[in-house]
Amino acid sequence: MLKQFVTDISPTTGCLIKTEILQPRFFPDLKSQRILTKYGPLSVPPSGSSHAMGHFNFPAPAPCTGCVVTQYTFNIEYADGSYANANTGTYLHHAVFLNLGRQMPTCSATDQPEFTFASGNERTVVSLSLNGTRKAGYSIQKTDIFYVTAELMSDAAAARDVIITVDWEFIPSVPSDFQHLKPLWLSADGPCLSLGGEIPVPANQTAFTVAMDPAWKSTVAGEVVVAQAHAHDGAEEVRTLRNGKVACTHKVRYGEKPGYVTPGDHSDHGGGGEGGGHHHGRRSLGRRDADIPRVSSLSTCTNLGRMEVGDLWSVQADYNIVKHKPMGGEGHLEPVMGISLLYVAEDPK
Ligand SMILES: [Cu+2]
Repeated sequence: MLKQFVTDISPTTGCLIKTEILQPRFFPDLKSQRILTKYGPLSVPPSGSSHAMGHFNFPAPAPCTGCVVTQYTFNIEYADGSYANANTGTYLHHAVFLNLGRQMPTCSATDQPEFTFASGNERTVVSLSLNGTRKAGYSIQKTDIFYVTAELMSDAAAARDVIITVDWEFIPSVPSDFQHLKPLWLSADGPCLSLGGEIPVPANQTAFTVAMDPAWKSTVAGEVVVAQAHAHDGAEEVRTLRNGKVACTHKVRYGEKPGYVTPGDHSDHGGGGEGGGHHHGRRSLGRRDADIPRVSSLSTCTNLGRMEVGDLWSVQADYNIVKHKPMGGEGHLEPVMGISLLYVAEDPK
């Protein structure tokens, strides 16, 4: 696994180009801190090349060490600092912080690193401390080594420089009464992500469900504090299941803010199609394309109750790609995902 991340980027700083200080919101008595880290610039290819998807892997320093992360939020911006989203043709397809210092507990077959912090374009605010109401978070030790794997997508005609940002809030110590939350990654692609988490759209189907099957048989006992989800455009609902029963329904909402709408009449959308230049004339026959709402949020559940060793946990995602326009142009639909990322406070051993 490590091999695929070997790059010429500095292993100590990676793509980290800037850190800004922000005002912390939780646990002021514990001298909490909040920073915005910026990674880049990442050159996202123009629409029409490699399905307009930029793939990036780079080492990233931990936001803090000997600390507890209590909340995080991913975002993207352009190199000039301006907001980047669907309204200007750029998407945070997804970004994940992998921790090479810990193993993914849901995959026993290989030494997959833990998938620790993650987001898609929905940019969910992940509050591990439940907005400061619970003494919980992700504690980072010296042995934790982070890499970022990210996919950024563009429907612009030219390559664009994009910066991934993460807003981190943390306590700069590990208080003894704080619980470490273990991330557990459930994917419709199965526990070891044989397809890298991405599932091709089933042929000739417009409404379908992708499901993690078989479920993961838990090796962990504790309390499930947060369940966060990720899916692609076209998704209607993601469900986290415990022993076949719904433990969390993650509602997928579209276009709730102007940034999450692709404007119609794009001269360039649908690039990355089958490549035949002969298709191009057809598009300019005066058909006005409607605005396209994109996934703008997936709801999160908190305090889901217990997880016992031997419980079966899985995830399902319903898609309807007629109701919600999926990613990808004519002739090529982007694969879909169904992810539930649980954060579990393990019982003391
Ligand atoms: Cu994704």
